[in-house]
Amino acid sequence: MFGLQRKGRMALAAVALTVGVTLVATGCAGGNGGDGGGDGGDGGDAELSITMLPKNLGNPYFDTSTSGAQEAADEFGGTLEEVGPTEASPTSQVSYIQTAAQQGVGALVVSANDPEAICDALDEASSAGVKIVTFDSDTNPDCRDLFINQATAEGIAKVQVDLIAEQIGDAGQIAVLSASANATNQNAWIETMKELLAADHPDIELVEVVYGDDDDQTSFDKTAALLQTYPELKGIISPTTVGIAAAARYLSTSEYKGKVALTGLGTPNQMREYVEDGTVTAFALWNPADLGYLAAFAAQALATGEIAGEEGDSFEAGKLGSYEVGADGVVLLGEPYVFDADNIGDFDF
Ligand code: RAM
Repeated sequence: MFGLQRKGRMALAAVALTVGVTLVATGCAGGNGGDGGGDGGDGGDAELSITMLPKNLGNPYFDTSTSGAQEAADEFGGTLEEVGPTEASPTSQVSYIQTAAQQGVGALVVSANDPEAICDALDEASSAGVKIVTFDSDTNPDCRDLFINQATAEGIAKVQVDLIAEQIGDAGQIAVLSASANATNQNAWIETMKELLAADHPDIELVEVVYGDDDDQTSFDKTAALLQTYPELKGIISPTTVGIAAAARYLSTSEYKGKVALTGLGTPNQMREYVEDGTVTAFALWNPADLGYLAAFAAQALATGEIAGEEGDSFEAGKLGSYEVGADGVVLLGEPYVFDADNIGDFDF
């Protein structure tokens, strides 16, 4: 079985209970932004204002990460505002970064749609004193202070390759339905998946990687096209919560249901009906609420001067405990977790 499968269950279950459905407040957290936020964030007692900038709005994964960040901000007495584009395209986040810099927020917490395209804007914000924390999808390391990584690329790639191999008997054609073509996180995972397939699964052939742009309809259409183009297709890996949910919806009412395997990274709430109806047997993820929570605490540690973001620095992240900054300013949340019919009922996010 998978070494990753049972780890962290307790922590995830505990968070599942506390996160629940409290995803409502994505706007201003009480304060009206006029509190000054702290010039450069070194004002000791000044309330930290955080701007949360996901890849795009309307994705339950990011709703959950924002709710975790809000919980953290409530705990340390900061304010949080979520802003973001409707499309997960390379430059769509630039104007939001510029606005946050003009507002003089203390920290920007961002999941990047492209490793380089937002760097100039981030550099300007940084020069204006804004602490820059990436989470979920990184920029090039010199464009930010810290990256809060959900799990290692190796761990995330391996769990998905292991799942598809098990689901298709370790042989046959597979395809990948990814997010946007420039997404740092998905691209890193896909590269590692290719290496693992080549090294350990000689009878699995990856025929194509297609991009649904983290848009539901595009992902749905790309799924249909894949099945038409490759009649021998045995499985699809979708390393995006938007993609896997759209692909599952397509498969669930098609002739391919139960015949073409689907796995990848999904949220339990979006995937539940497809696990229950037999379209999907198992998929993986981490807890997005924990990721947002940790990112907000990291932003606070930077803004208060508790850490500079150097390798070896450590900081406290509330209920999650103590974390250390690793090489290249990366802070690691944990490991991916596998969801299936036996455990999906334990989770609510
Ligand atoms: C989507 C986004 C996000 C990714 C998850 C797995 O929600 O692409 O960046 O981490 O899927």
